[in-house]
Amino acid sequence: MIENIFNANFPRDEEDRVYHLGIKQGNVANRILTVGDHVRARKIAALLDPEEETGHPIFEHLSQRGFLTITGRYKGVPVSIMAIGMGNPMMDFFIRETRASVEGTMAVIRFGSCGTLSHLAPPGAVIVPSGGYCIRRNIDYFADEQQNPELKDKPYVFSGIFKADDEMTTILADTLKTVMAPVEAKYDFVGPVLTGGLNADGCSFYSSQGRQDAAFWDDNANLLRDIITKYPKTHSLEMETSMLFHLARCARDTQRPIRAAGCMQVFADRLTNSFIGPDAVKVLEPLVGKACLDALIKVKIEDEMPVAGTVWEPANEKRLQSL
Ligand code: R1P
Ligand code: URA
Repeated sequence: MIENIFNANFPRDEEDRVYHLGIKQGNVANRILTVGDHVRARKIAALLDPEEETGHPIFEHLSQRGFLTITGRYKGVPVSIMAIGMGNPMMDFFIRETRASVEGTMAVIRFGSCGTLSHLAPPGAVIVPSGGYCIRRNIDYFADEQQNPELKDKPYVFSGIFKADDEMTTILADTLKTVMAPVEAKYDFVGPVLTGGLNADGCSFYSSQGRQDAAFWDDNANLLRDIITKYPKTHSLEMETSMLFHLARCARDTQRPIRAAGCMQVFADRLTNSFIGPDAVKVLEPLVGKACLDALIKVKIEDEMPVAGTVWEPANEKRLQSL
């Protein structure tokens, strides 16, 4: 850390950049596509409009903590693509610090990878959940002296359900179906798009997603069965999307809401214990990335940030303003 930081409650530097993402007002657009890894983000960012068309360079910032923000325009519309890493805490950093850096409504689509619990969505399929919940390892269960007697027989606890934004989810699902249909007809390892089910965020890729690991005491042999018993409509297991829906619900300012939808490419088949191959990902990932951008720009936002002072302000407008 090299900056002077002000305010321990919500830390920012002298230029008002938030502490972990390293961004400030005008760096991030109202429409955001968030992914887990940088490679996926950069591949999707290759679809952004070039500087010759937009009149401004594509903005890119990689924070010291590994959050990557790329902002530009897609088909003329300002969008940000943000890689945040893995897990609920990273989603929390991303949503809170981005909310503090964006005026107006935020429309967020997450594009991740997942494990499937549905025969209808094998590896190569894409799942668009209508809501999600979280599965937490109950750390206390494993302690010598438990502090929560009511949970003493529960190594894993399930949250209630948090809904995705209905309208955005429909736009995303319809766009994905349209984009994927011709490719599905060509390759049998791509598709289908499965909608209407639930996503579960595990707090771990391993124990709380029911993976068996002889090296650790996890007490999770029955977890996949418990998941299906409690929430039979669970289609996918991953680590961020339900947290996104949860934080969107908990955003206090209803005048400038956070609207959220998600989709996941299926990588791991938890029913047959198989994993997607690199050739399928090569076909699938760019398709889904493009569909996410196409969906994002269809979302209507009435209170979008004015362009002046943002990184998507064309240079000639900047010049006009400075005259
Ligand atoms: C685990 O391998 C990671 O993959 C999934 C999970 O949510 C977790 O972050 O999503 P991403 O591919 O977007 O990272
Ligand atoms: N990501 C996850 O979190 N789980 C899986 O099984 C696959 C990808």
